[in-house]
Amino acid sequence: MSLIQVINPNTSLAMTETIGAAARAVAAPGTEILAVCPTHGVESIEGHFDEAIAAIGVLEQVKRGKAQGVSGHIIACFGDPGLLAARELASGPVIGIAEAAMQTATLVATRFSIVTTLPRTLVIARHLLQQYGFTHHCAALHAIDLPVLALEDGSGVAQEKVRQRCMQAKREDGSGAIVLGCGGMATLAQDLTKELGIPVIDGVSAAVKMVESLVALGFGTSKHGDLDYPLEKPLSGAFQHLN
Ligand code: 5HY
Repeated sequence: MSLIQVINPNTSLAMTETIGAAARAVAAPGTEILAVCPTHGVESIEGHFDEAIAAIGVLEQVKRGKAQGVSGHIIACFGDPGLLAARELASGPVIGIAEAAMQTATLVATRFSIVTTLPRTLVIARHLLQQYGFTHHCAALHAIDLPVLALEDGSGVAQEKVRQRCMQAKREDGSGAIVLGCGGMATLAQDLTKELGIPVIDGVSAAVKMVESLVALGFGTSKHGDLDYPLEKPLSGAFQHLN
């Protein structure tokens, strides 16, 4: 049995449930999913400031997951906040949903589009495309211009806007695949894939299968070089619990 920790870096319990459901829907029979979120922090991540706050919560959860013996970690926010710091801390693999979704899209299409929430977060996705080397694979980025938590308000408005944007992307971008740019969109991928007839990729599901594969291959995060464990030094004040 392997235990995979899926971290929703925002503090929305509803979104944590959504993300956990998407992860469990694709988990292999021998995989247990532990969906968690920080007990304090920011309720939704919609910019650079929010990402910085969320990264600390990610590290706290990774530390907790290690103590619980998880075999791998997933950062279920499309900005992949704290990814490299989390990889330093972790022994097992750490996969961010943006990297997982983008990588998966490159395996099934030569070009993909991204559909996310607020326009101001598009630059974060662009930075990740550059960082991961996928810029030339991404045909276009779209924002539904609704806040992240609109996905959890029960009205269905955000979900319908995601659907419309995905249909527009398929029609106009020349993309063979679409990446959903928010952890809160995770449960939409399967139905949109069926309706649009092209891969609509959710990073949570993709990340679960990547962690399962890495664990099956016996690979954790490399501790040779820059992702070695953090250098021992006393952390003080509000960060003492991260020692
Ligand atoms: C996410 N924000 O996946 C990101 C991405 C976004 O709270 N969870 C968040 O901008 O929608």
